[in-house]
Amino acid sequence: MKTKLIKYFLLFTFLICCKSEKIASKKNPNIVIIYLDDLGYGDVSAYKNGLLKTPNIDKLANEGLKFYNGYSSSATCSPSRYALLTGTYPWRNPRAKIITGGSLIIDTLEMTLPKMLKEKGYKTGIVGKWHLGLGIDKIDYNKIIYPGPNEIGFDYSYIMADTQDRVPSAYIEDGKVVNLDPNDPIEVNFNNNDYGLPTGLKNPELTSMKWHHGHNGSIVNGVPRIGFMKGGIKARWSDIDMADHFLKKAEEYIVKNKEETFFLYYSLQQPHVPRTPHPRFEGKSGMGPRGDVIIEADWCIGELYKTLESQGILKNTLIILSSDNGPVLNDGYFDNAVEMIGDHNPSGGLRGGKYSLFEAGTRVPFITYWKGKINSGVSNEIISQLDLFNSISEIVDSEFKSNDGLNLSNLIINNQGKGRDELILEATTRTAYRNKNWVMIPPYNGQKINKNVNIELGNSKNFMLFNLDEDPFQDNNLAKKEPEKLKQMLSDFIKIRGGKFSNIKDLKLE
Ligand code: NG6
Ligand code: CA
Repeated sequence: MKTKLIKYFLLFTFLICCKSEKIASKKNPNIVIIYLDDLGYGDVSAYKNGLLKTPNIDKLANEGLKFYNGYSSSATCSPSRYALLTGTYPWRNPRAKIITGGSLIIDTLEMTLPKMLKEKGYKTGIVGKWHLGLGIDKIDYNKIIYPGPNEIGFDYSYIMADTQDRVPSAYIEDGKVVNLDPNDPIEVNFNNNDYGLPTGLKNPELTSMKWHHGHNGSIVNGVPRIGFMKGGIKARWSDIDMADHFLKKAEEYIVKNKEETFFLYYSLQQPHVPRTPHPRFEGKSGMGPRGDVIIEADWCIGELYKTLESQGILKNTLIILSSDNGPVLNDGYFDNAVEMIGDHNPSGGLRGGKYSLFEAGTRVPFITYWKGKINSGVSNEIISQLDLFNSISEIVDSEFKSNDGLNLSNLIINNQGKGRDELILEATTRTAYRNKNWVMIPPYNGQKINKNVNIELGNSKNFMLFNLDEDPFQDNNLAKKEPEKLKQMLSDFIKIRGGKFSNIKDLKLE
């Protein structure tokens, strides 16, 4: 009898162990998306195309999987973020354009990455730049601000509304302006009403950072901004502490949720303008504030990594790092970004930059890292941030899928399988088409170079066709030499994009 009991006991313990083992191995990973703002393909040293040193991003890139053909959906911020969170091409949504104080561009009924993960039991949080709009029509910053991140699937949000160069210069936590004194309400507008307060335009002597184009509205911390802001003095952020501040909030979020399965969208503000490194990073890059804030962002990423490690959850965390669009040097302030760039090449030699339909607009650093699960490697397969929704959905075993994204989970984890064959590229509502190693840019009216930012936009009276295998820097337009290829590309492009294009006068080649 006794031996029988012992046998049963052993069998029972064995079964329990198997079960918990199964539960442990079936547990979905935490997902951390680290998203930079305007970081170029050549700004990460692991991509070996520039001179900056980014050791912490390099660690993720070198020990994880580094994509050489990773794309943001668009060459500017709001549309790319829209695609990242919805898996839908932003040109399908007429409101998915650069936001300046505008309303939320994601419909609260739309499926999103955080909603999908929440449905799978995840805690979902965003810390950092939002830039997908807030509210409907006019926002009163003195009341609960909604709809916003909390209404599209995040159960925690600590954000700046748009960008560091736009008002309101205050953090918003779960829809409430942080440190707001009810006796000093905030007023904000983007319609030239300066409230009789100093502005960059009227009072350049009060600015410590000088504006070059745009950016001549209200002055906060010596930095003239886009738009006008009155009141909310106690709520105003400190620009030089912003990186530390967001990092602290992201780390707090991780520590608080380490026992749960969580999704963290850590959306850094660097190296977007105004570039305001903390003094301990000043001069560290030798390339002026733009380089310094990239060093600062890299440090933050290292700290975040250490937090995941010290909390013992690194092995159960999938980290994805990318940027919302390509690089720009002068994006509106005199900050020596151009003068001090030296031989560093932020686009890694790719043509164009932020706002451009050429490759540097949307080809960005794209890294996936999962300790113990993703092997160190590189991939030349084409992948877009658009694909993250479906890939993550597959990883966490969710039934929700977007129409435009592909499930590339096998690629981002095992470096196996094919990437995309084709992708629509977008820059300030204009679209182009990549298919395998070919890129076709249809004709667009408008200036060839945006002289303010000194970037080639990809506008031309004629079709452009490039073979990236032979001509990675897009110097040789093959449209005339390869009419059959061009026709095929155009017809494939129209199949996805539809026939309605603004600005394209003649879609026929003949
Ligand atoms: C532009 C701003 C630019 C930047 C951009 C948004 C001017 C002249 N330029 O309108 O400085 O803020 O919007 O950048 O105001 S993004 O990376 O968030 O898309
Ligand atoms: Ca951006």
